[in-house]
Amino acid sequence: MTLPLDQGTAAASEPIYVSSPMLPSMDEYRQHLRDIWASKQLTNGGQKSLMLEDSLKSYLGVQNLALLSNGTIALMVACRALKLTGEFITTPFTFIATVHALAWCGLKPVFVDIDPVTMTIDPKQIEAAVTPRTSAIVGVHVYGNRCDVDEIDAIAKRNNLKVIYDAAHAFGTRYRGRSIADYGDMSTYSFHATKLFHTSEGGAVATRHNDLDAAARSLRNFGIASEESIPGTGINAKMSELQCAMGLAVLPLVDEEQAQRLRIFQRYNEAFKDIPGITTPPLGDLGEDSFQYYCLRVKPVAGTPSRDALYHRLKAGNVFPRRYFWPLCSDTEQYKDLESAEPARLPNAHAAAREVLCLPIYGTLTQAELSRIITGLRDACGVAS
Ligand code: T4K
Repeated sequence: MTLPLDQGTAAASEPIYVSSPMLPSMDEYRQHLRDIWASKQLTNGGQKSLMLEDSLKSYLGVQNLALLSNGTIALMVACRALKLTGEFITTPFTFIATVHALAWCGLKPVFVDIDPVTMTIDPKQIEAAVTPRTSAIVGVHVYGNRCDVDEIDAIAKRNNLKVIYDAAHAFGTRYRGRSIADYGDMSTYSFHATKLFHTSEGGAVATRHNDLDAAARSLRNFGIASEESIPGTGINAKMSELQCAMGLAVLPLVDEEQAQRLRIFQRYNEAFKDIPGITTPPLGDLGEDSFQYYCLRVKPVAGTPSRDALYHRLKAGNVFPRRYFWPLCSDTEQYKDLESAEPARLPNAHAAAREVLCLPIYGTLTQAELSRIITGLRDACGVAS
């Protein structure tokens, strides 16, 4: 297949980063800014935020969605809306924000291992970790790989636990014809600049439950119900109109961006399939998968280079892949002394943290840049291009 990507030059001196934000045309963005200027409503629930919430609800196919200031705050708001206490069971193989957000709310993480293939929390490990103090399971659809939501939701039901899914990487991910945010009690999104859909900084919670949506909306606005009544201990977690304007201009571009990313996925998979020690990710489906990240597993065999060796070789050529998520959350200063952080309990998470290499993926990658990444990686592996 030929890529309809532009042919720009890719001198080795030009850095290529793991992600690059989708940018709408300035004219499109300016039109939204003109409306904001005319309304003088800069934040606190103006027209742009109402429009973006409606657009996202219909794009994602969710019943309720409340915009928030970022994906970390979204997890904190979900934690408060669900009135969680004590312990939560989660994966160590995620961005540190997943764990920090709930720890910030006073909860203790209990780590369990991940599935060796999907790299999401392994449901088989969850029930043994439940104690009388457990109030929730926090699964992460890491790289957009869906958690085993059927099994997790069944475990939660049996044990009377709440479920939060961190869907920061799963924008548009669907399962059995439904949005992934239709599973569990609440799902949280990040709309950071590095995400497929973004508002520069931003996030959201989505839920099927109207009462939880109402709680999230109150919590994001200091817990204020009216001028005279402040029943909740809320926080300022609102998204400004300027960020909503960015979201409104970016959302129409998402489908084409995903189509481009699918082509890059195909190109990478084809280019790396014959390299010993490298496992390419399964090709997702448009309309089902997010295409947030492209992650290889590098398991050295008979003298082939390690993941870290490839990482440094690419960096030397001015290509900046990332080792998401190394170090594991369970290995950081704050959490490493927890009983559940013991490495022997988390062999699959440690293997993933050692082996994953996330390569640049975004719609504006040029053919020349792609060739540079592919040649760089094949050369580093000692495989002819
Ligand atoms: N849960 C999960 C599972 C998450 O992955 C995240 C965030 C969260 C929760 C929390 O959501 P937020 O509170 O962030 O909304 C990045 C992002 O900052 C973070 O949002 C993301 N996950 C995480 C996986 O990656 P860094 O430190 O790797 O980002 P940075 O600044 O190194 O960016 C990577 C590359 O992207 C840069 O080398 C260049 C490019 N870039 C970046 C930015 C910010 C641009 O081209 N333009 C930009 O504006 O954390």
